[in-house]
Amino acid sequence: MFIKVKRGWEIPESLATPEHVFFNRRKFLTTGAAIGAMTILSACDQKQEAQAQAEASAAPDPSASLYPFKRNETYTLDRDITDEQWAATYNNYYEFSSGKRLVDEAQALPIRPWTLTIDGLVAKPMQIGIDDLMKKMPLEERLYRHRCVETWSMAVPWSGFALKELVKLAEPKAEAKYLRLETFMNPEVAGEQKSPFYPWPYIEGLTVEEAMNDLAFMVTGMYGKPAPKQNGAPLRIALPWKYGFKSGKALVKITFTDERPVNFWQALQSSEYGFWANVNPEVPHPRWSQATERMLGNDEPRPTLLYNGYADFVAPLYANLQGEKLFM
Ligand SMILES: Nc1nc2c(c(=O)[nH]1)N[C@H]1C(S)=C(S)[C@@H](COP(=O)(O)O)O[C@H]1N2
Ligand SMILES: [Mo]
Repeated sequence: MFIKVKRGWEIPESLATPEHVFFNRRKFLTTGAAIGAMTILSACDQKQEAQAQAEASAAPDPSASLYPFKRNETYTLDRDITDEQWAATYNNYYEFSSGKRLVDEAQALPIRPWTLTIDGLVAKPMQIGIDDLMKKMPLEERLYRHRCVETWSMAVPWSGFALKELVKLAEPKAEAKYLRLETFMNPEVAGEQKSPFYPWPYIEGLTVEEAMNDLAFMVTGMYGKPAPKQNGAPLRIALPWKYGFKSGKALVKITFTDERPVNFWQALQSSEYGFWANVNPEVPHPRWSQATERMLGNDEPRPTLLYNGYADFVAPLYANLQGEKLFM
């Protein structure tokens, strides 16, 4: 599925053009020439750039040989793993589409080079390339449930590393209370980011305490391979006790802050989407019940579980927060 085979004619123009012609044209461009010729040539240059961008977005993933990661058996499922075809083709990714079928659109995102910035209230702010980061982190596979606020759900073998390892690397200061997670901003490849209706870029957030919980997981892959772009490559988060919108995709920045971040969906519609968004079958969304869910690929309704079945791991986090809207 979705294997991009490089065809013979898909090579940069610099290679397809005989060298002397290429370099002469460059020289011609830099020394300046008749305006008319310039226009034609810069159109050529644009084409070259577009081609280079297409190349970058189709480049093979250099982390592919690291997979599969060893499974951490702590995390077990009460249901079958969702068919990969479903998990990888039925997606939410508003940067590319407000529909679910956005695999083709998402392929436009270049995922190398990819730099993660860690800043804010930390002793060790840094900018680190995704492949260097993966070398520093203890890589593992975990089986997690995922529950979208829209009531569909899935069970996925994610590959990645515990968020708390990244937090330790950054060494947050005592004043840091929250992590603010920011997704890429690139309207050239993500067409919906041109729409002024949405508060781009996609922002999500959680408390430092939540980030230090064992369950908080940074995802680089799924089904024993690098994650496909539509699922949030090269780096997303999985917070399986919360509704799916908390799990931001294609993250470029993590800021440690003392201010509670306003997340994308909250900024759009705060009467329906809040900061905590923990799963609770007894707290309905204003427009629909959350009592049951449907697994992708299987339309049978099944009861939704408190904290999506992860209460043993996370309920203590919320023991002293009863005044908060924990479930929206
Ligand atoms: N950047 C970004 N991250 C996002 C979203 C999005 O639209 N943009 N959608 C969220 C929602 S609502 C869900 S349910 C999950 C879906 O992840 P999946 O497509 O891998 O199933 O991604 C979440 N992360
Ligand atoms: Mo979702």
